[in-house]
Amino acid sequence: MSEKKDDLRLSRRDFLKLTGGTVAVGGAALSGWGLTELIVDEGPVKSWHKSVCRYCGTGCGVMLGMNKDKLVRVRGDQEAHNKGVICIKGSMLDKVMKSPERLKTPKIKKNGKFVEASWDEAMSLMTKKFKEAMAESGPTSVGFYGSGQLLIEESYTANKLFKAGLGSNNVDGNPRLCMASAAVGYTQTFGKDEPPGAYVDIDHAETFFLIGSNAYECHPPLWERIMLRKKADKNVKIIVVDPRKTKTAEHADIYVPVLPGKDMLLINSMCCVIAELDLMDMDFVQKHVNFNDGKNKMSLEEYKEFLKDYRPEKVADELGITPRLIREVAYQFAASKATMSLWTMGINQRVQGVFLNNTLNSLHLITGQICRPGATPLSLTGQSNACGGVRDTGSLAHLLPNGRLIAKEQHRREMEKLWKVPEGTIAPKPGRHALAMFDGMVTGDVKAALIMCTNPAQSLPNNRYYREGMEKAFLVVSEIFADTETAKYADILLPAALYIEKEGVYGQTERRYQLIEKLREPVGEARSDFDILVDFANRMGKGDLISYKTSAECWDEYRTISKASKYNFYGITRERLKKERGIQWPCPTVDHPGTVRRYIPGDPFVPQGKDVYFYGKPDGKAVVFARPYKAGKEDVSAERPLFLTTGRVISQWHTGTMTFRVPELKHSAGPGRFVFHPQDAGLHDLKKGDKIEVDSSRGKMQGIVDVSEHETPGVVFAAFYDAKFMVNNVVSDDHDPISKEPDYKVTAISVRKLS
Ligand SMILES: Nc1nc2c(c(=O)[nH]1)N[C@H]1C(S)=C(S)[C@@H](COP(=O)(O)OP(=O)(O)OC[C@H]3O[C@@H](n4cnc5c(=O)[nH]c(N)nc54)[C@H](O)[C@@H]3O)O[C@H]1N2
Ligand SMILES: Nc1nc2c(c(=O)[nH]1)N[C@H]1C(S)=C(S)[C@@H](COP(=O)(O)OP(=O)(O)OC[C@H]3O[C@@H](n4cnc5c(=O)[nH]c(N)nc54)[C@H](O)[C@@H]3O)O[C@H]1N2
Ligand code: SF4
Ligand SMILES: [Mo]
Repeated sequence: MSEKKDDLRLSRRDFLKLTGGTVAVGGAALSGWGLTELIVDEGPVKSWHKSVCRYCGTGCGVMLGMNKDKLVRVRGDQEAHNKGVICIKGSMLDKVMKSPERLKTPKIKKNGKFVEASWDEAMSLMTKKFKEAMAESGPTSVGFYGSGQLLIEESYTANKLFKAGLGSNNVDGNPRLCMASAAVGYTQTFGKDEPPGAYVDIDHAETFFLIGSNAYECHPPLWERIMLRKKADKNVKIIVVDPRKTKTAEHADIYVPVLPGKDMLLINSMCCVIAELDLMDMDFVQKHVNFNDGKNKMSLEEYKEFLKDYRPEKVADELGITPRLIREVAYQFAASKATMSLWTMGINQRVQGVFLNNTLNSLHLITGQICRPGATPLSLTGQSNACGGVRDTGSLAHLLPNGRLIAKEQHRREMEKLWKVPEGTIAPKPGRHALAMFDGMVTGDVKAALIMCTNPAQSLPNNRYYREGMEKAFLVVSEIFADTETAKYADILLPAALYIEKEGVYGQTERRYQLIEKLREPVGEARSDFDILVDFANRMGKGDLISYKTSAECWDEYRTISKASKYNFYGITRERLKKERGIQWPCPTVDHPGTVRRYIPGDPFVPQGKDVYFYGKPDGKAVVFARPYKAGKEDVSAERPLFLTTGRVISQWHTGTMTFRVPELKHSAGPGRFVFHPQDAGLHDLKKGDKIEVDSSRGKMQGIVDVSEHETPGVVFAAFYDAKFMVNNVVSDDHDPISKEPDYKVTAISVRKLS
């Protein structure tokens, strides 16, 4: 149980010993998993190229060391926002690229077995099947399930092709499992998606409020930046709200160990304390805020009345903490010179995900902890391109580009004009969100789908159910490996180009768009997802609609379209992206420097003379919502006395298709397993290595036990990177009714020891 023996918590030093490499940590004294370079001798570097890491939403700038067409070194880019700091996943990207197991040719399933096929055969069959489905059952019988790891040009093209070309709004993707609650939360509060602030606010904050984020393992360079800030100023305080005592939580000045699924009680209680102690910023509130009960405007007095149900003494027991702790956190949040909130899946992946996002934004609005350096609500993004690629391009079932909604006629008309298609082309009914898309396959309503750059057979909750659908529907899967769980269900497998085998733009957390340039040819016959989509469009007779041929031409089209919106990034040209370390939108003209903070002077959409203006709302005021707490269906009981919560570990990326293949990263993580607090292990007579059966409302599965003091009594943790340990078989698919984002964080379970 000591830290050393606990694989999940392997230290950076142990890890480096494992790789046999040396590590450069640069000038900065890095204290977590950050590093600037992992040097494993793979031959000399002939040329260095600026790029962006392909994995996570931190969006680290990297320098890629190439030896002809071989990637031999990855180094953090000193000139980028991450100031040279990266993490171990990014530093080992070259190993994934050159894996001998890469998928190199198209394959078609015949009598249950994959046989190699030519591109023409594969694409012809795909076209035939899509046309058949549409002819028999209409356009909504086909769909596209994409990814926050596709390039902007790829998601934009798929979205345009399906919604304006094929007449199907069934365009969704894994950001639904990840960012949907944050996107809806921002939109409801400010009238526009994407954060008001930026990473640079970390350098100015005095209080960090991390809730439902394990930044130490999931956003290591940002965590290092927080630690640097703390070193620079002794007044800096870190508050961490998390049921598990993660490495992030261990570094907290104030650790708030709430029980899973109860955060609404905490945030409302903090608002209540702030109101009672007159810690509201009344000047800010009067000028810039409206109150709303979800249906109608309400007065400040009515809002305060609503909060009275959440007095610390009333909610503390249910939260599993003391009233005093709630008061302490509320005071620190409001009274600090500048408070920055950072949150990720512990908040988004919840049945009250949207409400939680609303109320986090509200905390900032009522205290005036917003629109100043260091004071801002910053939702951390999961994937490298969930923001730019999927949220901004509107590649979700209910959206159209740049913040437009399918359900709004005016927005459809605008997009039809911009895309030069006849009025009425875009269907008025939103399409199927992720779970509904796969549910539609189960019921037979969705007959053919293209799945790109995502592995839903492993990542969807209540997985066995949705796999039934994958079995039934005609699936085309574009992948870099043939052995993923989803690839098994494919009828056609298309080999995809990876990372620097293609070019395009990524947009991450702080509205920053960055370019990945092509540095080598794809392996075998692999093609970029962009090329696959353009080819498919042509074969479907939509060559006029998708008339651009290159990623750069697509970018120019999209950039021009953005002019008609408050996401305007017309000034972010390909030429600028080649030179600059990313640019933050809005950026209306080529000589505009980009916008670091929105809704204040410097943002091109803020009218002259206004110090703060929330232009997403008709009256320029943001909305503080009174959102009641509601208990989820998944709660502990005598029958299922433990909470299962799922998430990530530093060395593994999601379903492990890439990182579990790299021996050093695989060894570092170890096999997938259920991790118990020693107290629960004792109660259930379990020790490390025991085999158990876990039972939830969605089914049963077997797995091995691990024990760690970093877990919390009553809560069992599991990560989802190991396909042989399919934890999503038992994770509930209950989801937020508004964002439709599943709650991967709270499932009630019972455990039984197997002899
Ligand atoms: N190493 C690594 N980094 C990654 C990724 C990866 O796969 N591996 N993936 C990227 C992606 S796509 C994402 S979405 C992000 C995710 O980044 P994070 O959200 O930071 O990671 P998770 O492990 O999913 O969950 C975060 C924390 O939520 C806590 N939590 C669980 N239930 C509750 C609750 O009820 N309340 C609160 N307050 N907290 C709760 C968990 O204990 C956990 O520590 O990471 C990104 N970065
Ligand atoms: N239990 C549990 N489940 C979860 C979560 C959780 O916290 N707990 N989190 C959810 C979240 S936040 C997320 S974001 C999802 C992620 O879930 P997924 O998107 O399903 O997971 P990835 O492993 O990122 O899948 C990416 C796939 O694309 C392939 N690939 C890589 N590069 C390319 C490329 O350039 N082109 C193509 N065509 N393919 C490529 C990879 O081999 C891999 O199979 O998981 C969700 N599932
Ligand atoms: S923090 Fe994210 S973007 Fe940065 S190197 Fe690691 S995986 Fe890549
Ligand atoms: Mo994610």
